[in-house]
Amino acid sequence: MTEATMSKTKQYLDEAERYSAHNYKPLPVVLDRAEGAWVWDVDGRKYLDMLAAYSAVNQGHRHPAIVAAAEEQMAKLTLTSRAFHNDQMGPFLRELCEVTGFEQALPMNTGAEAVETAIKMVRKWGYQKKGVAAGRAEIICCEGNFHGRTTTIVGFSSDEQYRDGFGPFTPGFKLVPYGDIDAFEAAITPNTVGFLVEPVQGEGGVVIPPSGYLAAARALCDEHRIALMADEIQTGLGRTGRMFCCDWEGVRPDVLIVGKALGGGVYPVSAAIADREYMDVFRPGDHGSTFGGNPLGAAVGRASLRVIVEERLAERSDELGSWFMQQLAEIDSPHVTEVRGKGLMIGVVVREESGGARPFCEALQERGILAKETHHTVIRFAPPLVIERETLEQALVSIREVLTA
Ligand code: IF1
Repeated sequence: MTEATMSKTKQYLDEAERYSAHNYKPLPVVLDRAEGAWVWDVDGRKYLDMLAAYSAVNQGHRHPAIVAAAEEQMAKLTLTSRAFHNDQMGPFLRELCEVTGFEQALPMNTGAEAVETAIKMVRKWGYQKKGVAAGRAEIICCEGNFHGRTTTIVGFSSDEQYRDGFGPFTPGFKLVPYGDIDAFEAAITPNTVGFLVEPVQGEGGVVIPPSGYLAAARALCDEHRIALMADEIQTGLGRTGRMFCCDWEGVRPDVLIVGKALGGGVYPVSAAIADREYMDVFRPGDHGSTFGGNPLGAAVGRASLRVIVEERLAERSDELGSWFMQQLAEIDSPHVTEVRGKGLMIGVVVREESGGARPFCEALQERGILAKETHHTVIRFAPPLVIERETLEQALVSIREVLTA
């Protein structure tokens, strides 16, 4: 980088340092343009985006069909509030229910809001339909979970940093080890109304549960009349090589929670999706949101879903992901202890002694690849699902260099 462009990046870094709360530690790169799997920084350097905004950009940055849908809707109507109907929400929710195979959806904006919606719905279902005593509903969650950042949600996080200083927390949640079906069964009581689980733990470090875990949880939820709540905000919409990660085991959850790529990287769109058995607990005025179901988000959601289906992004993720994981596993690296993942949701685990994942992410940045570490030792590779195979082949050259250094 020349002195001048160096100062351009540095100016932005200094400004953000000065005026933004320090609630993140981003890589020192300042982006100002993106297209497909590629992003550019303010001094014109091009990077391959191997994070895809934590799977919110499965369709690639600024997918033309999604941007066009947003622009077209922008020219007509963007926000009505739910005090009135609009001509986009109904069609969006119908298409969402058709793709997911459920009867109804409740549209929200962020993933955390959809998770909170699911929690409220399942608690109320427990009281009204399962007969749990008022205020006694219990929801079982997993250690290593990530479901969002509200005080209720971090209250059942097992990560001390996500909780520190934010109490007191919401009662009624129990943690069990992820992937341990016996521990789940042992935690069930007559007051258990839900089991909230990620089919693959993203933030937890791309942790894959033992095969059969979800199916066994499904069976126990049936036996004990517990709502299986699948948080597919990160694993859903093609990321793991199936439309939804639950599809790998043929498991149909009772509540499906989606977000991120539902908005195609253009607009926040999320939803809690379920049959009327659960959805009917909501009466007018029970729950809502200023922007939930707004026409702009609904139009973007329709285009985002259409791209995933029409461009067969789940199949691409499956094919490219298994090939890419194989290539990564064949790298003879003294630093790597494990390569794991499903589809294009991949984690490369490096030794603590090698300094954890961050130095490798910084070395990859030098070579024009943006990846993010998670839980200190895992390099996460989760590119947009539209990425070309030859792009991954090129990336492997740099990844090999970095991992064998
Ligand atoms: C951050 C993590 C990923 C999610 C799952 C719900 C949500 C998320 C499975 C909440 C959001 C984001 C949040 C973002 C970074 C990123 C993240 F590192 F935080 F955990 F992806 F792994 N369920 N994940 O992954 O959705 O409210 O954010 O729309 O908070 O730093 P949201």
